[in-house]
Amino acid sequence: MVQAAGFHRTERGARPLPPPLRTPCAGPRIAPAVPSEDRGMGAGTVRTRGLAMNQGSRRGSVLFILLFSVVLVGGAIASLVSVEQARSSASRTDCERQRAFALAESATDTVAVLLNANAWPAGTTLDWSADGIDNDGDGLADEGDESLRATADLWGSDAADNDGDGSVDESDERIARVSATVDLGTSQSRMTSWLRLVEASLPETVPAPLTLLDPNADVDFDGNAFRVNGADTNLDGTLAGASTYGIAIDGSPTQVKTQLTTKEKLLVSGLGGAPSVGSWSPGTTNYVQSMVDAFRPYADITFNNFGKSYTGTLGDWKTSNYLVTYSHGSLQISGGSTGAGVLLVEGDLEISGGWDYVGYVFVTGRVRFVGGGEGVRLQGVMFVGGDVLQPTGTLLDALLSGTVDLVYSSEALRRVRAGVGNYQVTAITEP
Ligand SMILES: [Ca+2]
Ligand SMILES: [Ca+2]
Ligand SMILES: [Ca+2]
Ligand SMILES: [Ca+2]
Repeated sequence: MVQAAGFHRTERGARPLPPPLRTPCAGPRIAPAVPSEDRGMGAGTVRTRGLAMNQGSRRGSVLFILLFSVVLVGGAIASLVSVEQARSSASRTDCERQRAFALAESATDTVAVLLNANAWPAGTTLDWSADGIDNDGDGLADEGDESLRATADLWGSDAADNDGDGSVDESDERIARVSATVDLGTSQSRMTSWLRLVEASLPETVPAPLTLLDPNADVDFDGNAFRVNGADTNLDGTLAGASTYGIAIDGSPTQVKTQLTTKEKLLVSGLGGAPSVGSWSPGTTNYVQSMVDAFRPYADITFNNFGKSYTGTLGDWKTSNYLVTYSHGSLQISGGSTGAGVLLVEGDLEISGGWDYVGYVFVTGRVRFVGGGEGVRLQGVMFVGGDVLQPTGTLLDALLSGTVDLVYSSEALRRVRAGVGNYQVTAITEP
């Protein structure tokens, strides 16, 4: 029935079928349908197939357009992705570059810290890739991006005249030249930084190895065993430079001289000859306390009203280990203790048994040398706010008294100023 109806409609020939659609990619025009055989449905069957072909062609074209659009959109997306990828890659490279730079910068700070901690001997190489440490805190040790390497040339101790001024390793050559390299992905950062050693602001010129800040200070020595020497003596015992007084006092030298026996006077040597006692004023009140206050914040070792006698080490000049020691309250040291650096005592200092110290000693109260059986030696300088006593009042004191040597040494003081000083970054360059 459908066929018959179709037949009838077509047969009426009211409207010819439109030609097949042509699109740019539609291919050759489809030929009109040719009836091949009549399968009992006559011309109507053929015409129905032509209509179907036209509709198919239209569908194909629409599909093609759709596909073409998809291709176009796909291409646009692909280019967008490609641009984004390029942008992301550039951004990643930029990030890598920045991170590499930051890591190289951190090498400078790391070397400065290690130098300040006396933990960077000449020839040291900082190598994050092989130190077994997770330097960047990501949970992995020595992984790919831990590629920082740094070395430092220590101009102050390389036995070379780096600045060509004819002097070797002089004070203005106290410079560390740090070279750092970081590889991250395709980025590499190379950096050279310059660290200068800034000395601690301890007094460079001192009046005597023993300086009394109290104009009425008592000095009570054991005449046989107490020597004060203002001759500038190097740590190897050789003499150098100009002498200071043996004892200086912020007041009249007579205060000290009248307390010395004839024999004792001979043991206070230095500027002007024995007894070498001079007058000196720091030009400020509470000088010792002000030095204690200035250096207390940098203390490596702190005693807080230490009730016992300390027998440990307080630094060692032979290993360039200079420490700042601060005692809040009086301090007793005994038993062969050694030290180097700055000793600050806010109270009294009592030394018994052997003691060997290199550097600066500031004591706000009194200093007592008790029973120095093994000998006491200070190479440097001692500023005392109160009296200096070596009592021989008891039999024990008299029996155990050894020598007490206070010797001025500009070398010791220079070493301490550098040793407790700090390396500071003065310049950074990218080669
Ligand atoms: Ca890591
Ligand atoms: Ca590492
Ligand atoms: Ca030089
Ligand atoms: Ca040098």
